[in-house]
Amino acid sequence: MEKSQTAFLMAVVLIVVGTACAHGGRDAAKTSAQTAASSNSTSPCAPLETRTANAPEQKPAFAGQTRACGVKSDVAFDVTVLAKGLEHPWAVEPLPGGDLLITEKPGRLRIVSSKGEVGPPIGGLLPVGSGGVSDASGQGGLPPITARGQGGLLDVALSPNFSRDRTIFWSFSEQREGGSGTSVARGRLTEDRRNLDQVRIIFRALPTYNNGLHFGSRLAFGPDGMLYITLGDRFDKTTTRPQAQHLNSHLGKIIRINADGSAPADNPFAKQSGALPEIWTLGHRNIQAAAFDERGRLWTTEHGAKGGDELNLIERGKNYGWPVVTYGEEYSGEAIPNAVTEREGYVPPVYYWDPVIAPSGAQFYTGDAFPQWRGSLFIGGLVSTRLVRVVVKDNRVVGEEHLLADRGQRIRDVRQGTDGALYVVTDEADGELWRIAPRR
Ligand SMILES: [Ca+2]
Ligand SMILES: [Ca+2]
Repeated sequence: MEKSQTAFLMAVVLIVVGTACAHGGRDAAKTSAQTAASSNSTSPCAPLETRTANAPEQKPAFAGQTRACGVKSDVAFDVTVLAKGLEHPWAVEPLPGGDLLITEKPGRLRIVSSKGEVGPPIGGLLPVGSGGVSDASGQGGLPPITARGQGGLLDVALSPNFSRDRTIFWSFSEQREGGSGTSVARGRLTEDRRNLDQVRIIFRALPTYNNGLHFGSRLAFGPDGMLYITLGDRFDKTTTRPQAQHLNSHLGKIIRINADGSAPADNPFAKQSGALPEIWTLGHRNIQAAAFDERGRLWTTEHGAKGGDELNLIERGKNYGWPVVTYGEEYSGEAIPNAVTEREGYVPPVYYWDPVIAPSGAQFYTGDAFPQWRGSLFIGGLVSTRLVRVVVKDNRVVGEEHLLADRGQRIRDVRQGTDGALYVVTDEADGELWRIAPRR
């Protein structure tokens, strides 16, 4: 407490001087200045977010946990609209060679070429089902997708051995007896790239619940070869939300499985009686972004309650707090029942946004096309209709920049292509695929 007060006073002094960060102590300010300099910034260091917080009485656990310094990269780029007419695209996944896999939420998977030619829906994916199920998908023998609410065909990821095994993994909300749930399937892209074969479901989040909310779900392979799946709490305040803290439920968890769906023996709760062996971490609300950094560490963003969006650094077996330790408030403006913002044994977010950005999709930039952006984490913003760039240093956010806000589109996913460009899809009925490349 004393330390943060000192930091605050220091910040006030620095604002008066007009040279440093408003939400850091001396060290944070210095770091930010260096970061800004390395990004060729010309703007003064002041927090990017200046709107009133939804929960202004809540205080960060450490300096720089929210409202980081605004930074401005002196980067000249062009945005090319590669494709239009995509219906609520949810994922863009670069293929070797430059083409891109795209999912559309109602149940279509397509390849868009590097030149922007939109291919037909790939067959064999997800069959047409009955009862509230999209008729947009192809044929096959699996339980159907349900495209209700936030559900549908969600993320897609390539096998780490894709060039050899042509295998892809996708997440979707599965129509089941009594409701729906997030499931993950795998299949092999045929040589002509028109169909998937050897398709099977390898993971089903349980329990099933009957609504169309908080399915998660990003898929990311770690350097350990394991598939990480991020899940949501299915929203219901009394029925499903508390399960984010329960080890006998997949809801509100990050899952770690082998590529065949089995649970690795070294998972943190694999040997614990009554716990589901696939669980890696717990206490999450609704995670729609997952990215590994260059050191092989997993970072996620999750949709918080009002004023509680988070960036987290994920560590094996840890508890990330929802819904008992969290920032933000209910959508109604009421406090989240019995919640506190900090408690020993619960991992605080590396960073939080109040007001929220509604984060979906994330990518650490590692390419050569934009040297100034190397190491930055790019995050899609839905409600905020922008691409968020955060500068991460020593496990802290030391700078934030918002890009592409002028386009006014909900950004659902961002990925780095094989050419070093960034690829973005927008969550619109007439959704777009953008390529962000150095200005010619
Ligand atoms: Ca993906
Ligand atoms: Ca949390």
